Amino acid sequence: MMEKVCNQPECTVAQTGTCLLDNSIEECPHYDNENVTGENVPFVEEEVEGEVTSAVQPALPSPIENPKFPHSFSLDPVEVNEITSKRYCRLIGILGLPDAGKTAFLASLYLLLSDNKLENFDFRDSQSIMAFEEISKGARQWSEHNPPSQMTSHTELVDERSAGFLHLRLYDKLNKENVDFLLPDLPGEWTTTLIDENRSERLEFLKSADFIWIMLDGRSFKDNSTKNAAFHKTKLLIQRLSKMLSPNCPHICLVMTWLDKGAPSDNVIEKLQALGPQNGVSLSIESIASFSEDNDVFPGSGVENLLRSSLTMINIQTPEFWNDTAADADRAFLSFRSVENS
Ligand SMILES: Nc1nc2c(ncn2[C@@H]2O[C@H](COP(=O)(O)OP(=O)(O)OP(=O)(O)O)[C@@H](O)[C@H]2O)c(=O)[nH]1
Ligand SMILES: [Mg+2]
Repeated sequence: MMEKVCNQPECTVAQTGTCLLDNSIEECPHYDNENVTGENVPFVEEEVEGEVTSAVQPALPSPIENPKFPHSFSLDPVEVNEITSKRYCRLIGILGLPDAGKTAFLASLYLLLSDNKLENFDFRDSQSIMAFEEISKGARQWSEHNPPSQMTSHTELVDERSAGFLHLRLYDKLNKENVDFLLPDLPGEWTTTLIDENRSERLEFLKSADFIWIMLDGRSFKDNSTKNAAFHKTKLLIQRLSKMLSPNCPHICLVMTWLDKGAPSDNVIEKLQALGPQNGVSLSIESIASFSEDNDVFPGSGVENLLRSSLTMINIQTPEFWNDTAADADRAFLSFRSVENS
């Protein structure tokens, strides 16, 4: 049976073919011609036992594309652009030779946040949660007293030419605000080729970085057989970065990993610290133990400090765009200029 297509309540034209007002179907003003012949309305005929019995219209039109959740893997530069166009994100450039501890830091940070182990930061959101899950699963699943020799695997990118970024939104309890971070997980070869061949085109994104972390394997600065080479490579890397990013090279933090194997000596710190003024860059040093092989050193030591010191440094370096004290201080604009020029 056809559905009723006349808007007169008593009319049975759809069932009998006879109009209540004796109008022809084409001319009757109450007959819903649109609904029967209109091209926009989906019209489904249902056949029961060989005969067309009714016309059923779907409740909703079919979607043009099936809705999907965001993929939540690491983000490519185009996706990063989309996020940064909506809100301010702190972009940290993370460099370091293979096995320096870049991925281990990211895994450690994620595990600390999942366990609510950071004192002054809370997890709020991540648009790359699957990427964090992927890099930290090795560190989470192992039998007690039998840790794997490698907590994270060597980083390989799907597209060798472009960086993969991880996104994190944290609530900063000290400043009472949400902070978005974009952290690339790069393979160590990108740093090796920057040092050895000055290959920098893949690292163009560093020009927009708020901060650069150079991860250094702390063990290599303790062992006399590797110490000189480690200093030499660090010096070359800082020279390359300072040239490449001149005149706006962001603050560089040298992050000594493997703190669980002992803190760097004062002499090492002094020599590394001197690389800043020697190359005209602002430089600081932090130590972390992303994981720990020493029961006396908490795994994740130094990770919160590193985040905090970077945030503080970014806030010092970025002057307020429009000083909101202008209304109550005559010379507020001048003091804003002096911060900018300092
Ligand atoms: N105990 C301890 N182990 C660490 C620390 N940092 C890194 N590791 C170990 O060193 C291994 C290599 O570290 P990764 O973070 O994967 O090295 P990477 O810099 O990402 O290396 P590529 O991806 O090859 O460039 C990890 O699997 C950890 O097992 C640390 O602070 N303490
Ligand atoms: Mg890695």
